[in-house]
Amino acid sequence: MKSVVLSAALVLSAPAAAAGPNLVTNGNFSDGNTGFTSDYDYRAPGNYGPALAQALYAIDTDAFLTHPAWASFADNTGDAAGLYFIANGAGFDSIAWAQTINVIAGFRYNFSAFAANLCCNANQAPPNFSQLSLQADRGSGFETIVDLTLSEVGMWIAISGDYVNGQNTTLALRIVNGNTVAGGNDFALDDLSFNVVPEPQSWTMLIAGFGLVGAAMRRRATAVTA
Ligand SMILES: [Ca+2]
Ligand SMILES: [Ca+2]
Repeated sequence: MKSVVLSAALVLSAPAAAAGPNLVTNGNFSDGNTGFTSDYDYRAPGNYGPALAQALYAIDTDAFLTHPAWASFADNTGDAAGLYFIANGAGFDSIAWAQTINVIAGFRYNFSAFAANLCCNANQAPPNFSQLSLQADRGSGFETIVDLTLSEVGMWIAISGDYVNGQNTTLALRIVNGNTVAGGNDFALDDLSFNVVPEPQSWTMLIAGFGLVGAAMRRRATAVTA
């Protein structure tokens, strides 16, 4: 009887349009330098030297605090910590951010982020662009979900693309720097998100899965009481 109530509650709570919970840990960087890996080396606040050098990253509240040539702007999240990811893009193909998450086989997901081009502020020339690629690996090598070229300086731009998981229960995510001209290929990231896309078939599968569990529990309960 309990399992029947559980199934009914899931049907009632299945949202019609809202995305699933964000599966990225520390996607808004409010917890600082934790939850992800990077090809770049980290520098803590106060350890930037005269400027954050090539292939280094920081987690701070304003890119201008880390490099005098970069734009000054606040984080995209607007939370109390106000932190975001700030990278001096390297002169080689490199992974800026990577994280492995748990997923459900066969589901469609959406990978999204906000990114900003950092170089250069009004006192510095010439500007350069940033090229970023959001990628995922469901077991057969990394595939590009979406590419983005950033030319405006100091402005958060949304990146978003869908990805259908295979039969994996874990998925490797990464954001790759695609502009290898090191001078000015610098960028910021904030509010990384990976969510289930609320397709009707996804919810149907989820609810059907719980229904099967419920049916199994009912059969077991019947066997015990018989
Ligand atoms: Ca943030
Ligand atoms: Ca650079």
